[in-house]
Amino acid sequence: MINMNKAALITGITGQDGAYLSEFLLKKGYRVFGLLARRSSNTSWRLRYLGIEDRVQFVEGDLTDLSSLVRALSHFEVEEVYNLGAQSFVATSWMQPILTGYVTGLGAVHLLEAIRLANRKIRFYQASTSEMFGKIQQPVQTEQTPFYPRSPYGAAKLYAHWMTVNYRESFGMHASSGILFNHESPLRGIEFVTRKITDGVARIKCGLQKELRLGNLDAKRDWGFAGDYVEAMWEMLQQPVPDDYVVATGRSVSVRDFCKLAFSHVGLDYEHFVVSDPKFQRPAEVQVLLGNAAKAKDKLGWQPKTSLEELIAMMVDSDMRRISGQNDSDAH
Ligand code: NAP
Ligand code: G4F
Repeated sequence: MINMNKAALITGITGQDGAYLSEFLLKKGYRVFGLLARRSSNTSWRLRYLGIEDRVQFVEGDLTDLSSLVRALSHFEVEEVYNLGAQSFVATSWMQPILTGYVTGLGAVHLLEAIRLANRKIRFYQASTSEMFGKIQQPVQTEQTPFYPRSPYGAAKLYAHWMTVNYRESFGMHASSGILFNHESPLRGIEFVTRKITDGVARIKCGLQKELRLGNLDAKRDWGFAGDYVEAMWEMLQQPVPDDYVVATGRSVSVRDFCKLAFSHVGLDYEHFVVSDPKFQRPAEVQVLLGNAAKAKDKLGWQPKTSLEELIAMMVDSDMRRISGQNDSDAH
């Protein structure tokens, strides 16, 4: 339903989810504001890919700078804030654990504080993650499963998650946390394994690359489509009462099987090209994740629409167009 009155602020608007959420909210008639952290290069390629760069309004700021968040919220009157900004690459979090703590952990608290100071009625979404389950304590993870993070990223996210719960309980704020399992798309950063694979498939198919070097091929993830998952974020903020929700597909597949499906989509056998390289192994691994999104289905009416096979086809086809030069955009 179109609602001309609503406005939202998105941190991490230049990321994968920020782009899809912007597109989704614009379709609903929202005015969309995005916090733009200062970078030496232009990082808006995802918004351009979706053709919406000119339809969102940027406000300069950084999650590590409380004053910039207070200024952003006092400048624009918004009803909803989506905190998607983060140092989100797990492997990097061992190289930059303190920065990850500042941005991914403390950044969320800066934003909660800014909301508490500016207007406690603003509804808040925190991008929590299945990485918080880490060394899994139950074979299928729900909102009740105990957490056991395995990376500085997971630990930082867990702090942000509990602070979201704490602000809800302490100050009565409408603060919700989406515990989202891995979600991918053609807009996924190239360093994440799914996009690394689909980009590799396209390069190999086009004769630009001979092999694809990956780390742990036995890791299993519950992979969904990012475009589906941003709808659950919005649904959470429309509820009368804030809460936490697992968002997942309920199907877990290994990196090896993802490779098999992606290579076979262009008629290739992954075994001829994929090499396991210890360089890409992590100091501590999350071996398997598998979510149960029954609560999201029951309370939000949310369920995934895109199968893993459809997702892989979408990503490989997009990378094929880009690598073969049929796409003249600046997509990465
Ligand atoms: P992403 O593509 O890596 O995007 C991260 C965003 O955060 C980018 O816009 C980035 O800006 C911004 N950012 C980084 N440092 C910042 C800072 N100091 N201040 C403000 N913004 C900053 O991540 P994503 O895949 O869209 O994920 C969105 C959120 O969901 C993240 O918080 C992630 O941790 C979480 N999450 C993701 C998944 C998943 O599978 N995708 C699953 C669960 C949770 P630049 O572009 O300028 O660097
Ligand atoms: O694609 P990944 O880097 O994603 P990871 O670590 O699961 O994290 C993503 O999902 C989380 C939700 O669970 C988010 F919170 C987080 O922000 C991010 O979006 O790695 C997936 C799996 C890992 O087990 C990794 O060890 O793939 C394995 N892997 C094997 N070879 C590789 C590679 N990962 C990467 N990035 N590169 C490889 O060459």
